[in-house]
Amino acid sequence: MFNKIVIIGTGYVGIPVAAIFADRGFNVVGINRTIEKVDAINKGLCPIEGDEPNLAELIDKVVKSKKLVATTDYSECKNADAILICVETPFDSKKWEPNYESLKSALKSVGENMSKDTLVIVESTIAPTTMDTLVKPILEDASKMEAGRDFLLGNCPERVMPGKLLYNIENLPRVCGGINEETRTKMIELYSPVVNAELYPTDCLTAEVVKTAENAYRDVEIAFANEVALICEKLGIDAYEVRELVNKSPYRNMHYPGAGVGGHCLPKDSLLLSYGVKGILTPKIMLLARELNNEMPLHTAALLLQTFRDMKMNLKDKRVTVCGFAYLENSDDTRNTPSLEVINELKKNGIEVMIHDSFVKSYQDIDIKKDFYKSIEGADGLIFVTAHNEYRNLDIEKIKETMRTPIVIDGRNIFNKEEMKNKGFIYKGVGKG
Ligand code: SAJ
Repeated sequence: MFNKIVIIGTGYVGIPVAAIFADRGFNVVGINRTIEKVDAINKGLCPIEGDEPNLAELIDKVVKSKKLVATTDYSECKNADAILICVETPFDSKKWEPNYESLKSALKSVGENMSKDTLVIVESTIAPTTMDTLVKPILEDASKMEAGRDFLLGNCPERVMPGKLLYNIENLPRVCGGINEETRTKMIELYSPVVNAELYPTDCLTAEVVKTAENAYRDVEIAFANEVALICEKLGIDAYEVRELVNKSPYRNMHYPGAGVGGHCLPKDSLLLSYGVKGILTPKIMLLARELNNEMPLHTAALLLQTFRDMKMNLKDKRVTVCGFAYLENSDDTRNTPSLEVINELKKNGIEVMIHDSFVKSYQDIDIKKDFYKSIEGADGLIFVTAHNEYRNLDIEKIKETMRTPIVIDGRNIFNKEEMKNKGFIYKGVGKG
């Protein structure tokens, strides 16, 4: 029987999990190392940005009913029936290894404070073999207990998506990787009240591979679409028309080409999967796909730079507006955003860059404009990197009057090529041959 649940890490993964378990009547404690986030939650406020349906209301409700409390104090792990670890696990592509600092620190603190018979579950995305080679040893050393005997240990990879945090937790099936049969049974008992979808019991290693493979798979699908787009550009045809017709064929599901692949999952999960077999096997397709997807922002910037060169325009005094800074349409999430690569490539070529995004409030010291037409005043080029809905309803005539040189680079198939050319624009785009 579960009563007290502790969630380690109250970010994009942890806070919706904490709110949902609290709403189902469990007594939930959210532990975060950032006092600002702890204070925000205890005031009933949502500590993360973005348009997350019902999340803010749910947090307010469960904090008011005292079903959810936040703290920085790990001693709350004592007498917890279940502890869910939801900390960040970024991949350091320079060192070519996961950065497990947050995970290791959380595991040590949990191990030092947890009681016997607690069910510990890692929801963070981790490379295959991490449960066995890192998670289990740290917990056993810190707790002086044995996993599987004195406490239960499992891996239930998160399947969240910005904009659908609550929806995905309640409606997507989950893989319950447990260290033994008893753990798998307990994991299913724990998640059943909150997950209205299938819960699939398996072992920890399988769960680790499933999570990283499901995202590596999507990354490869997108890379395929991007490669077809590059071919279509060379052949002078529309990749999006090709995609539509390919998908008329049964069992095809060609994805959308675009200006790049951002987010907190796809850019890293194939690297985590590869890391899991480091020294044993070097994957080919998924690493090539990663390389190709990483080139798309540079390719998008190159479409504009080449246009300036073709028009014999000096790059030095050019102004360009990058439209869209979030990595995903109609979101404010900027993690691993392709826009940053596009901006850096333009700046490297001496171009003055303006940025527009109605969703993203701020990003380091970058000035992000909110008024679209103001942001394109005097621009010699626009690059659309994120397909925010507002870009599909712009006044094309007004754009032309407001820019200095009517050049539009379309990274997300937002515009119609013929219409743009008829209105006097020089129009290029990813996959728009
Ligand atoms: N993208 C393309 N072409 C596509 C689809 C996406 O270029 O056809 C780009 C997007 O613009 C974005 C990036 O890829 O920059 C990632 O987009 P995404 O739709 O995959 O969104 P994410 O990153 O939030 O992916 C998450 C993943 N979920 C988890 O890791 C739990 C992914 O597995 C899901 O498929 C996705 O959400 C979803 O669609 O729910």
